[in-house]
Amino acid sequence: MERTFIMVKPDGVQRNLVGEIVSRFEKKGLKLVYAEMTQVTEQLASEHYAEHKDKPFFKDLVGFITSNPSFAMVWEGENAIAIGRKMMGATNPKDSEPGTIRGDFGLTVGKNVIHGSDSQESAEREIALFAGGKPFVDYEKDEDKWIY
Ligand code: DAT
Ligand code: MG
Repeated sequence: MERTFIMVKPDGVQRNLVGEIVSRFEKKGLKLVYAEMTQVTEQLASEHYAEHKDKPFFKDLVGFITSNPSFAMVWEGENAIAIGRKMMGATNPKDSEPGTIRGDFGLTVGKNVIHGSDSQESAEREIALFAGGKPFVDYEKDEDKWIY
């Protein structure tokens, strides 16, 4: 089963969107296997966003993501990575469709509420970075027989 790394960013936590976002992923049929309220360090932020290190917004991005706690999660399910990206919506909320998380709750690209892995490779990398060595919960959900 595919796993994706999803994180409610500090703006989403401060704006009380954790419950709403968890609820959307639950209702979609994905399974939560890891969750942690976490203060992202500068070191972790720099590694997580390494692909953007030469971009003009990198310093602000790291400053923002380390400014307050985030809510990190791993969700499991068929096509979890692509589905997570669809549920988040486009990076810039001005382009995100209504009905997506960024489309419904974001206004600016700098504070776009949520992070989600964009490929198998980044999912594996991000899960190892944020949840490596942490206990994952392995369990069955009876409702899965109504989803799969
Ligand atoms: P995503 O978060 O959709 O995967 P990304 O990986 O391209 O998008 O960028 C990571 C984050 O960096 C993004 O969520 C918000 C910020 N960002 C991206 N492009 C930006 C820009 N042009 N100006 C300011 N911040 C930007
Ligand atoms: Mg990205």
